[in-house]
Amino acid sequence: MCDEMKRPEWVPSEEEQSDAFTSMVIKGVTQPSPPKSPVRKRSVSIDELTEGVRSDNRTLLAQAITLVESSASKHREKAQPLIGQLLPYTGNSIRIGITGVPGAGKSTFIEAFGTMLCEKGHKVAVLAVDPSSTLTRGSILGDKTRMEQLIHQPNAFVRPSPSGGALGGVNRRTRETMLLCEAAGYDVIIVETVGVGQSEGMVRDMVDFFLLLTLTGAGDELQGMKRGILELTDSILINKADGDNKIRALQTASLYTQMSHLFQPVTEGWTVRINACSALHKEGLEEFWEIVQNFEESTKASGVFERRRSKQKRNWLYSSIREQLEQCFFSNPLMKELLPLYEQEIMEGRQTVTKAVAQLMEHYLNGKESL
Ligand SMILES: Nc1nc2c(ncn2[C@@H]2O[C@H](COP(=O)(O)OP(=O)(O)OP(=O)(O)O)[C@@H](O)[C@H]2O)c(=O)[nH]1
Ligand SMILES: [Mg+2]
Repeated sequence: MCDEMKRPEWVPSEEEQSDAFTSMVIKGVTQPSPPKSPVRKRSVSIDELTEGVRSDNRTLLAQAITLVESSASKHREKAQPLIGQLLPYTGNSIRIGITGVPGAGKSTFIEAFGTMLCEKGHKVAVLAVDPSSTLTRGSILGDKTRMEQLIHQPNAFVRPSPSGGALGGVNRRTRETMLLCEAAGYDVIIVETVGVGQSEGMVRDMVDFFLLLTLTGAGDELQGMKRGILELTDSILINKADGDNKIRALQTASLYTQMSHLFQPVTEGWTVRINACSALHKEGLEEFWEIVQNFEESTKASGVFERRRSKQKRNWLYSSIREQLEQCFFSNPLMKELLPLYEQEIMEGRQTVTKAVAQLMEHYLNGKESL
């Protein structure tokens, strides 16, 4: 067993582990914070949590999520059987990833789109992947004012980005949180991400459908867009198609549509759909939902939907192994001691990288205690 398995990558503080923290982050959809009391609450059993999640008891669902988000070993020990018990009830949702530059209107869009779906009788869970939120403790937290309408919908569940830890940790927590939400009966899962580093690729690999929300005039031409993003996208929405900007947005959407045959389709048998919308005026949302439904129907009929999900599970296995190995290596006390020395030698040109790696690996695998 490696050292990292004993040492959590992020341990929530007492306050964060408490119900008070849980109900604070999703204020509006949970019970009010319990009064501060020196008497510790009885810990909830795995069976009670399983039941609670299945019946969409918000307090217990939030507690279950806090459990899977924690890396403390005592929490992980409880979280794994919980997920195991809930696994048969997962998978029954459409998972939608949404990305876009800051200011593109993601929060406004999710608020309007999510509310529309709730009104249609869907149960909508909104999760966020924001590696930069390590410092701010969850970007959606700051969005509460913008998601005012959605968080008050009885059918909506909004969860901020898990804070702290490497991208790998965020990856695992978001995937597991998604499974818990599905077991609680949420049939539309929206995963929002800001376009930071690898987070878009990571979200693409956990959702069925990926949307790029963009603007006219921001990066303007298609060539100017981050090429990598287009390769992940099933649909592009040109947002803020209202007021003076409306005609331009519609023109952009039609220009992009004409060029869409140039895009490499990310989903077999599916052509990227490009539309304009106004999240602010709630226009183009119905059309977008139709696109998502068409996508679900056609990919399920062709088997592409299920194949992607299986492949995603396989990728998750391998990425988890890689993350675990990396953590084991870098948290190993001997490696911590040796790495700076090798680093120095390499920087001064006294050692080659290849040789250093070979030697380090040898030390690591043999577990030698000294040079
Ligand atoms: N005119 C117009 N303004 C919009 C529309 N959608 C969003 N906005 C405005 O654009 C600004 C940014 O919107 P947000 O929803 O916060 O954008 P975001 O993508 O979540 O931004 P970050 O959270 O910073 O990544 C806000 O002032 C919104 O009111 C729209 O459809 N039309
Ligand atoms: Mg936002």
